[in-house]
Amino acid sequence: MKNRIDDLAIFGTKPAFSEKLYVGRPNPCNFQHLIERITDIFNRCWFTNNGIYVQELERKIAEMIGVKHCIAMCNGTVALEIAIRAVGLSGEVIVPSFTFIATVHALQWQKITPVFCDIDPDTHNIDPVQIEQIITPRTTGIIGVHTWGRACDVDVLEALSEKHNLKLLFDASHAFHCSYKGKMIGQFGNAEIFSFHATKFFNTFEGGAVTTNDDDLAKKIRLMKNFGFSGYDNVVSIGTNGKLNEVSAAMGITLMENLNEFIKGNLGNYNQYHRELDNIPGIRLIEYDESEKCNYQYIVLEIDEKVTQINRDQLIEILHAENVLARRYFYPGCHKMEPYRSFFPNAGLLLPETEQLVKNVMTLPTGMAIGKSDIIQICHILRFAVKHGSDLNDRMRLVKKNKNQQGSHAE
Ligand code: T4K
Repeated sequence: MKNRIDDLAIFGTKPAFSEKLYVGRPNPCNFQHLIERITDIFNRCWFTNNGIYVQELERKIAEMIGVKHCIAMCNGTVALEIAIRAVGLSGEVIVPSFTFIATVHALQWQKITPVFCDIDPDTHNIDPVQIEQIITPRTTGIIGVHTWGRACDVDVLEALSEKHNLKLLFDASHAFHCSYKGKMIGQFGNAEIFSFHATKFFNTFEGGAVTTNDDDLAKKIRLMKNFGFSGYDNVVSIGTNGKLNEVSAAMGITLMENLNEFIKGNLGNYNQYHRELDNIPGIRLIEYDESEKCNYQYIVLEIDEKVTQINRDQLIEILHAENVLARRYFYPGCHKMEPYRSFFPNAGLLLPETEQLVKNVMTLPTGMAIGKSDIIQICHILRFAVKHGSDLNDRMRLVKKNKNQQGSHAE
């Protein structure tokens, strides 16, 4: 345990962890079951194009969510692009800036203007009050993002989209196996989009899906993800290649066998973090509503620098030196990334909560690779760093200043 400032690895001592602890480490599947499925795929010599494993995965996901259609895709970004096109979005679409850049790029890629909306600081999800203020005659839709797997205010967003005749999509990339008012996420809006990237709670190496209860929309999306082919030599619509391959589907089916175990592991970690972080002034752990289904995939902290006297980036630096690879999230906000920063240089004026949150938020490692003793140690380092926040802040600034001076002398 680190009990003196000089014990911290940032000042040159041995890190608390000999191996790096990651945010986003994939959970292990039953390797034997995966190999059996992959062997079968090789024996059949059927690798892609709506194979039996993709069909099984789609069936299993649709059943789990309680939705009529699940259309598996090669990744979440293409799934977003196809869903956006299939529901007919154009002109302007309202989207939070506090999201992964893919949500926004999927619009701009199709020459649709993203209109950034602020978030509710309590939920970190799109702020329904601001949505109504930024609707214009060119607005055709809203994309909500269920950040951290905590659902958007679905009822209000559905009412708003109905009132203004807008399409409603949800980026549910974080929200596999999560619910809203007891109903599984994946059933709401015109369609919902999932990412099954390696870093997600549920992964197919790369992959994603669109889920919907709309039969016509599902049909359209199926065509679009397969170049618009409705049969041999018969192309009936615009399309692209959004197909998931069989090995990825086999990975998904295999991981689905262990979902409950992963949730239990994540919940145990979340509870442990909750206990250990309790009463650290200036650090707030984002809480999950345990009456809902949650995947507890994200351990999210908000740092109040005025209280801790040390800022989020300094805390991350301290943790990284100890081999705890804590991460900022969605930094610096999509509106500050290109091409949006150049298109809308003043967007930040309407996004005060987003601008505040991207400075303060950080995520910590969880998942099956992290155990109780790791969490105790990580939280001890955080508690220690905050207790000595002001001293550490001074010392880290001094070290940085000296380094910069040495650098400029060397030039
Ligand atoms: N919408 C939202 C809200 C999203 O979060 C995402 C994806 C999308 C849409 C788009 O879906 P996809 O098209 O990606 O399916 C990652 C992912 O690339 C991205 O999928 C994800 N969101 C985003 C939030 O994060 P990075 O840059 O953080 O990934 P990377 O490579 O730094 O990985 C993070 C950590 O995970 C590493 O430090 C180590 C660990 N890791 C990662 C990989 C890939 C592993 O241990 N093993 C691995 O195989 O972007």
